[in-house]
Amino acid sequence: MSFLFPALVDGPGGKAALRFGARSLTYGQLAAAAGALAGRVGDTERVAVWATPELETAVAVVGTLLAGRAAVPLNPRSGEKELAHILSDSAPAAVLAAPGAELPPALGELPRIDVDAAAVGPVPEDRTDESDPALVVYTSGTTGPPKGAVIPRRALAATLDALADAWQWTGEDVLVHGLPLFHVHGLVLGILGPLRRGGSVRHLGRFGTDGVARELNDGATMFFGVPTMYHRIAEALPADPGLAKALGRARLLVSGSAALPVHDHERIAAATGRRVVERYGMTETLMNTSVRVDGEARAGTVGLPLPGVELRLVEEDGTAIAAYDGETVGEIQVRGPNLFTEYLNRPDATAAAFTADGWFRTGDMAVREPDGYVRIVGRKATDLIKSGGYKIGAGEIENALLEHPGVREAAVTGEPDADLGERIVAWIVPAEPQSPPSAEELADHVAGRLAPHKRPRVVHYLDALPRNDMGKIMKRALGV
Ligand code: MCA
Ligand code: AMP
Repeated sequence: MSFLFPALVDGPGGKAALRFGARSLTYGQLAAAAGALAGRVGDTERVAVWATPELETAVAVVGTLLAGRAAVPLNPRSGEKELAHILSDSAPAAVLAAPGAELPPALGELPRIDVDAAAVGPVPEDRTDESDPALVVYTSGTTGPPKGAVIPRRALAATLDALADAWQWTGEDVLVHGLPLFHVHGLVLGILGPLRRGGSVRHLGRFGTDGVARELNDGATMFFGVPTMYHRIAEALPADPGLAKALGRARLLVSGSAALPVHDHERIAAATGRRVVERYGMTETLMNTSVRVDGEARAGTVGLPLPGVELRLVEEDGTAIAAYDGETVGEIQVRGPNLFTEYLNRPDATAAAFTADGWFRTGDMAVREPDGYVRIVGRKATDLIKSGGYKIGAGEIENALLEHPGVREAAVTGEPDADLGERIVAWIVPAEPQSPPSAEELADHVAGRLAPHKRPRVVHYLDALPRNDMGKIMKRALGV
């Protein structure tokens, strides 16, 4: 018996489990490959996984979990500084990668385990405890480098089973997605989700409306995406009746990781007859709320707390808000088996994230509608930017910009963007005003140090940053 993936042991071995492009594995093949890999992972605490959007990444994570160890998924586009931080913080014993994958020098010192998707080995006996770490996922805060959220096995099971209840998600479902595999959305919901249900997932390698339509026309029943993907779908629909027809066939279209704009929700509903279901989660909490398939998918809301999740709104001083009036705004706090355990090596940050009685402070601001639906209205910290569904801390980008010799001062803000939700804007005081670094040079600098999705899309040049009497940058005074 495998606690997380019963279908690997008990299910029909010939059934399709994973498909990435032309390559696929049945449950029997996946059990054999992941079982063999589990034997090679051995008795280590954690291993890193070079999380390219390939079959091997899924095998690597499942194999690590079967071994009872924790996987640290790495963004294969991570720049030097980001990668160095994650490696020194998480201290993995080895890196698991697809055989042909070229690894950067920062990973050169780690033992490499090539993942063989055709290997054959037994699924080891499950000797884990529910509280054992399953994943360490790095997530940005407002300042400093990303923190590693330690996600226990219990949380994976709790969140995926709660979603199964809300979405009537079964082994009959076939999911299509094109999300990255180094974050919760694409990895936990998108890969581990179907495998826990005994269903199938087809990964597109990279997102495109054509791929989504093709798979929905070929038996896929669900699609998961971030709002940027739905925006691109909404933009493509008027000229692509085939796309509308394909989406109309889906049993379930789910959006998450950021707010789905009402305009995109309504355009998709009008063209396809399907309302996108929104769910709300976080790396630290996995999924907290969702619109249910048997409920009403109202644009702009993220539905009800999932089974097992306690959710409350609180005032600034911590007082709970009882009103379901659609008006009183409070911070969302959650409690439940879906939560992470700690930030790795950061007891200070872990303690600050929880109240004395164990509620996790999400930093998201919301109201409750009269029927209990949660409507997210904003975030507490203006220094957290959501761009393309990725959470990005302003401080991390400011630090990277300040490491460029042509930058004397830097501030980073997010501004509304129809495609990305928010785009990253850098405000720079150049070291030499006559020859400032170009916007492209600064974008390349940040992409190379951190990751391409963290690069500024717009750069403004100033003589000085607006500061208050304490010398603190007044970001609200920065405006176009
Ligand atoms: C551009 N590129 C560069 C540079 N500029 N590379 C190096 N240096 C540069 N200066 C490259 C990029 O790497 C990419 O390469 C291409 O140019 C386009 O980049 P970009 O514009 O950033 O990407 P996009 O095509 O606009 O991508 C949109 C996207 C993506 C597909 C929606 O943002 C995405 O996958 N988002 C998903 C985020 C996600 O999964 N979040 C979940 C977090 P190439 O063209 O080769 O690709 S988990 C979470 O939030 C919680 C738990 C939850 O609730 O889910
Ligand atoms: P991350 O730290 O990358 O896991 O991102 C988590 C954050 O994404 C949450 O704290 C929210 O701010 C945001 N988020 C996730 N899902 C939704 C949603 N459906 N609507 C609005 N915001 C969301």
